[in-house]
Amino acid sequence: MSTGPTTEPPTSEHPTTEHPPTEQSSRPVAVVTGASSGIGAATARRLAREGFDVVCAARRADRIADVAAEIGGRAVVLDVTDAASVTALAAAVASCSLLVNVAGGAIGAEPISAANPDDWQAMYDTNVLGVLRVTQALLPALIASGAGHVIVVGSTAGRIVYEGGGGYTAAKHGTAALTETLRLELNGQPVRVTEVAPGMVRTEEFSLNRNRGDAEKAAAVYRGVAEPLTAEDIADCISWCATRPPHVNVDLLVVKPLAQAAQYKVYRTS
Ligand code: 8X3
Repeated sequence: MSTGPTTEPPTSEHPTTEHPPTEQSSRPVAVVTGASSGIGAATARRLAREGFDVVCAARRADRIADVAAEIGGRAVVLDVTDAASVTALAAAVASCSLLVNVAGGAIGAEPISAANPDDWQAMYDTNVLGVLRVTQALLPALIASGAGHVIVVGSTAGRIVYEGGGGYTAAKHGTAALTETLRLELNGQPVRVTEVAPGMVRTEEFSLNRNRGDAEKAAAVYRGVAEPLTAEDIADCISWCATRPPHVNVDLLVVKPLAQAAQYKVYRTS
């Protein structure tokens, strides 16, 4: 795969969605972490439709194999908490012009008085250090592409705090700080840096993981909310950021459902 202009991200002015499979190697490469489900899988699907050659990276091999097969992409098993796994990802990706860091999530909803430090450590390891590891590993390729882009999926939890969310909000504030620092440090390099910060998004696993598998508690988060955001809504936002011309850097895109005016101000019908 060549670098330089041919790896520039597709734009709505120059869509690349019509490339036949034989031209696959000329498509810009996008790596998506957390691609096994939810926002990551939806992003992988959407970016493939936008003309990217998508590398689906996540821990669950069977799931990323399915997504990759569906979109004509590639699957690379990745644990963002494991340095050797991240090194192997970089070795498997010869060129890359877009990295979307989706891997992360929340564990537990206990108040600080009862929180388990192990949970906080695990959240920091995925949401902050995971982004650090993968971004570090792919940065040389992103710079070499001549038009690189790092997109980080943060959260409204990286902008505010709320009771029971101490570990997650601390981690997502870290995600936001990392992203903003990276943009400063890469100034002058051909790499854009974007944070997409979603509010209430209903996915199959986010709330379930936070509530330790309690389906009832997980569903209660969305009770009476007519239309929480979907993984596809966030994939749409990520895709929009990625397909702006290379000189247009969207720094931060905060996106919430219409019903969520603020973290605590959610319109519920029941
Ligand atoms: C998810 C948003 O409101 O659960 O990142 O913190 S929230």
